[in-house]
Amino acid sequence: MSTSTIGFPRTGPKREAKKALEAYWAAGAANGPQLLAAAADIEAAAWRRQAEAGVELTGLDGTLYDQMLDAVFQLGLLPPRFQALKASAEPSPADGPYAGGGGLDLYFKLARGAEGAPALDMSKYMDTNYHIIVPELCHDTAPCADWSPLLDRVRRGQDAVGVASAVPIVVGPCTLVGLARGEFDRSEMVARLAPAYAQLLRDLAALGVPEVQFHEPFLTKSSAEGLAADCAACYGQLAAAGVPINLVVPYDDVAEGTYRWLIELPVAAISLDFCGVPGADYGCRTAQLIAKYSFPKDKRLGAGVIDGRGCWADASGRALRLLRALRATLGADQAICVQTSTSLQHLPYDLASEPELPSGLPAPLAFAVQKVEEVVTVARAASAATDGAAPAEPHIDLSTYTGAPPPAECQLDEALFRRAEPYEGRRPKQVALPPFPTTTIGSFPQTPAIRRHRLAFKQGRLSLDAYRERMAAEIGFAIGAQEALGLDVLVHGEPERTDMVEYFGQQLSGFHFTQHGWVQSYGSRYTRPPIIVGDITRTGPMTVHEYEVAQGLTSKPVKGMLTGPVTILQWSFARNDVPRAEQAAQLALALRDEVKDLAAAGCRVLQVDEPALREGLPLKADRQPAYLRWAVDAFRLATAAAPPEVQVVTHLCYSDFDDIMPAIHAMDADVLTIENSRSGDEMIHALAASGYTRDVGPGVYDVHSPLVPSVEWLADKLRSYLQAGLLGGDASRIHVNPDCGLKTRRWEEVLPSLRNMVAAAQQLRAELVGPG
Ligand code: THG
Ligand code: ZN
Repeated sequence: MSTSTIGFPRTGPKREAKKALEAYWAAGAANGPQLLAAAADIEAAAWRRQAEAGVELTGLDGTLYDQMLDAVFQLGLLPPRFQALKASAEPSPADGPYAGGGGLDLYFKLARGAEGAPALDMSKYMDTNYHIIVPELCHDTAPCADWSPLLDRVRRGQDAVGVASAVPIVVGPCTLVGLARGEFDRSEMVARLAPAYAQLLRDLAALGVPEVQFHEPFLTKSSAEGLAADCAACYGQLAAAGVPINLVVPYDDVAEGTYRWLIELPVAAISLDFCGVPGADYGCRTAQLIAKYSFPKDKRLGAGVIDGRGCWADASGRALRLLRALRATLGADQAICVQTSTSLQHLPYDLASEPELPSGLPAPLAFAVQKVEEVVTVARAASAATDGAAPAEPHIDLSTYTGAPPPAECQLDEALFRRAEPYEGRRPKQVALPPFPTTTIGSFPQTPAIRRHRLAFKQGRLSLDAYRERMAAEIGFAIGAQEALGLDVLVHGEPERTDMVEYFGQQLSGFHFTQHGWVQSYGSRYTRPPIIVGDITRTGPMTVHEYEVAQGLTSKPVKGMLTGPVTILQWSFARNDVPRAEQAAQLALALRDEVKDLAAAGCRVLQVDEPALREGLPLKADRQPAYLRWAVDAFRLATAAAPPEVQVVTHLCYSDFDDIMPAIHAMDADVLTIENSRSGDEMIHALAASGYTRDVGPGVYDVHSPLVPSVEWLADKLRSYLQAGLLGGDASRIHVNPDCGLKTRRWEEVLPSLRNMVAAAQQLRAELVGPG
């Protein structure tokens, strides 16, 4: 059996990529050569690391920002607002291979925006916490390709690991088009891109590459079943370029209908995911597809048997047993290549960087470097087993194998999932607020002083009492500012929290925290996902003290602020020996105790954020209802303990909610706040159309925009909600808040916008009352 990799962390072992990017942005375009040199070093080190571990085909992963942005930039798929920027760009030799496409400055402007040219949108990649830049296409989009950055990377890769091992990675056309936004015909667009990709393949052939990986994760979606003709036409054309193509389909199994045409495509290899979502109760059914339909002998099977996005080593020998079963089923002459299930970009770089590891883990840990070593070890073991006379008996029955953990046993009383009173009964008992009540989503600017205090406390230079005093002062500042602004429902501002998941993980038992386990979230931004290492329990109140400090300073209601169970699970590394549903329920029970304590402390408005609820939605339509059931149940289990007088608010981000509206209803929250400002009020219309009956708080402006929204603009926005028929035009049920993310802003940016927002709400209230 051979070995290949299909992606690796782009960070460098010490987040060198982040430092290089930030230095480039600070220094301006003149710093291009330094940025390119730093990226080249990081990439070469990563590729060598894989080759030295014994991998035969090293995927030449690498990007300055994001792989989808790379595809958009190199294909020249610029939305009209960037065309003028490209025309007036003056790339120089400092832009290296990026000069032909318009230069590095243009490349980053696509991701970060420019004066008069808002950035391309970002969106979660498949079902991960990584964000891609979303391609924006329209009817007349035509590619204008310059593949120099990729060709340059391939040459560097060939220098690093040798021509025979260096395999280029490209985002496939079906995925680029499938994940794109805009009005256009998908089939026609795939066909229009094909020649530009074919040109790339001819250039790569000239470089002598052994094969090219086309990454097509979009094919794991249920909706991909209908792409047979598009894929056949496109890959038929690409195969004609004469370079072997490895079609890589990570992040899940493919639908049965998709599998049947996928294996007929004229490609040299097809790489499939045998792991899926770690701990998912439906497992991953690639093995079953192979058992049922076999796999063509004339193609190599890329067997993604090492989990690329879970942090656990394969201690049970699952991968080896799976490979033996594949070998036994497909025969000794079937070419099989051992791989990870997805790119390793979702994992920290190297476990060896961690000074301390906990004992008694459910399995040993494995980060990216260790996963590559596993690929090689397992491939050798599998080859050794089959080099003998008789192939080993398969211990895994492929026809039924999913890899799902055993189902949960615990049964909770149904009453635990229901509020004491139904919505109609409890709403009149909750806080009385004026029409268009104003509030914020929770966090306020994390100032350098706040970070200093937290660090001093963490390092033991500040006592708990002294730390709490500093935090109380920060909370006091936030409360004072909100009172001065005239907001109606206040927040304490979350100065004590680094990250909305890390903060709770640190106070619950059952989590481990890494010191260097950074994973790219987007561009230069990283998170350090906590690792769920055991059963989760609450050891004491987590947020009650800060709530009490804040509420003690004001007579206005202060929101209690919790991160929901699904989001904590989704943004952590979950166990895979226990179903995700059960881990979510454990988290929910822990949060439920916090809800009770907050209510007992007098809290009357309780916000439980679930920004990752949508992200965890399975890629297959038929698996979504079961997920939504346990995800909604976990939210209800956490929040149903709130007495009727407590108004439960939830916050969801990252739009695309149309398909989960019934689940949002089922969460039974009293108020729903949603990210809205960047989606052109699509959400408002969807909510109005769906007849959503609970209070709504649409984000009225984008906190990341440098513009201060005017009172008039904001007032128009509020009027438009009434005109759209949201909640029958009942202004007492339309809450007014910005989108989330104030923690990344400075107070100088936050205050003027909030002042205008409050003024707009007051203006609307006056209009509602009418003259006199
Ligand atoms: N927490 C976690 N995951 C998330 C978010 C979060 N995923 C989605 C979304 N929010 C991602 N957004 C960001 C925004 C900013 C940063 C990371 C993810 C960020 N990171 C710091 C950096 O890279 O310098 C490091 C933060 C730290 O020191 O802990 O700014 O909110 N879990
Ligand atoms: Zn949000």
